[in-house]
Amino acid sequence: MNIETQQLQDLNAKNLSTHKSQFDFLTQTLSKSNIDVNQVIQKLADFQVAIPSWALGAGGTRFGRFSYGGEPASLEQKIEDIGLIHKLTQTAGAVSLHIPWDVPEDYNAIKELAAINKIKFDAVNSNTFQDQKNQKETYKYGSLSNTSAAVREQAIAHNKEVVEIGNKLGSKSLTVWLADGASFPGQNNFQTALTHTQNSLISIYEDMPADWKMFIEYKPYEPYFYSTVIQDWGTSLMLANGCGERAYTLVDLGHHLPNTNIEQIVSILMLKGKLGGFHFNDSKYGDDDITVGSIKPYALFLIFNELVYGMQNNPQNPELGWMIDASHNLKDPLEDLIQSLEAIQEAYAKALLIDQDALRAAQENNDVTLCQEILQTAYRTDVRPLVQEARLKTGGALNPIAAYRELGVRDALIKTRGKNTVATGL
Ligand SMILES: [Mn+2]
Repeated sequence: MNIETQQLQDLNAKNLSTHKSQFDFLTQTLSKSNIDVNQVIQKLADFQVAIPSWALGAGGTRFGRFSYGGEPASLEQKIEDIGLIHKLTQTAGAVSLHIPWDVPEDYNAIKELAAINKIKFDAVNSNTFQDQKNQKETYKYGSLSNTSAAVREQAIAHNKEVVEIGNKLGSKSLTVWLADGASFPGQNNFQTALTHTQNSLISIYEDMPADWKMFIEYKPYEPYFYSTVIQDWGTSLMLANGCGERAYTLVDLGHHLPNTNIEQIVSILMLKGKLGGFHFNDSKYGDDDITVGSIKPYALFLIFNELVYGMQNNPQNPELGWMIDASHNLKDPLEDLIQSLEAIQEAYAKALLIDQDALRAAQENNDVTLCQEILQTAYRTDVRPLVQEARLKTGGALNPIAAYRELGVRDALIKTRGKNTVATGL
């Protein structure tokens, strides 16, 4: 399945005059507030989010999994799927691989395929939350934190191998999400588990190439229910500091207890130059991994406000690695990812419209009402014409979901791959 530029231009042509009038009206309105619309559009066009290789098939729950049809059965097909999303949105120019689910067989062929689809290799992800075939030691009671030195060594060696694989593809960062924890009080010695984890991470960190970064993800619970070794951003930051300069905290939106002020975490980490990676998703109750912006779009906007502030004011923080970390149980995974990318672009665009100088002045004057007015004026602006204009400029679709459906992408994928293929992953 290939989408030709001409096909998109033909589809865009149908809605072009409506878009132009909406865009012109919005540009005039924003220009009165001294907003440089071209600069906003350029930032939207530059913003690229990695798609994880495990999110392209139907996800499941511990109760069941319902296949979607036409799922990618190989790494090649996964990259082709991301190529389709990128062609439509011009926002998904990277893939984040999961090892061992996606070890390339032919590195040059994979690199070539990715280049044709304009896809870069973002952070690589290790997996010590499940046992693999022919694996000597088991991760049942943890990996990097395990009481057994042999298990820890095996988990460290796996992470080093992931870095090696990523390095051959041009990746520059390793994401470690540690499932280690305990389901029952008394099961783990907290101090021993954390000490083992720190030492294991240092061993991986010191083996990384000098231009690599390590992202340490945290999560309060799951798969274990009583405690998680890296439970929160403070623990992650502590471990990152213990490793060194190129180790950072990674924020996954779903990895917080309900009502956590995530925007404040983002802000403080950027102030300290320690926010390295970011995983987008949305949730109602826990780590639900549903479509970005589908439940709490205002929270997403407030988080983007801090990200934009940090990107403008915190040169001590590196460029972030952005990724969607979601699972698709009901919707077509590609449609779901397109909706997530749209929500990310909208939240980013709205955050870019915030009058930062006026907000700072209102904060200094303790004008609480005005602070809220400034934020909500930006939030209430319908920024879709800006996001569409950015896509139009870069050769994408004015309306990616409509184009995806009109081009019959899923039907074509089912036709070539079959109804019963199953993608590796969650
Ligand atoms: Mn994540």
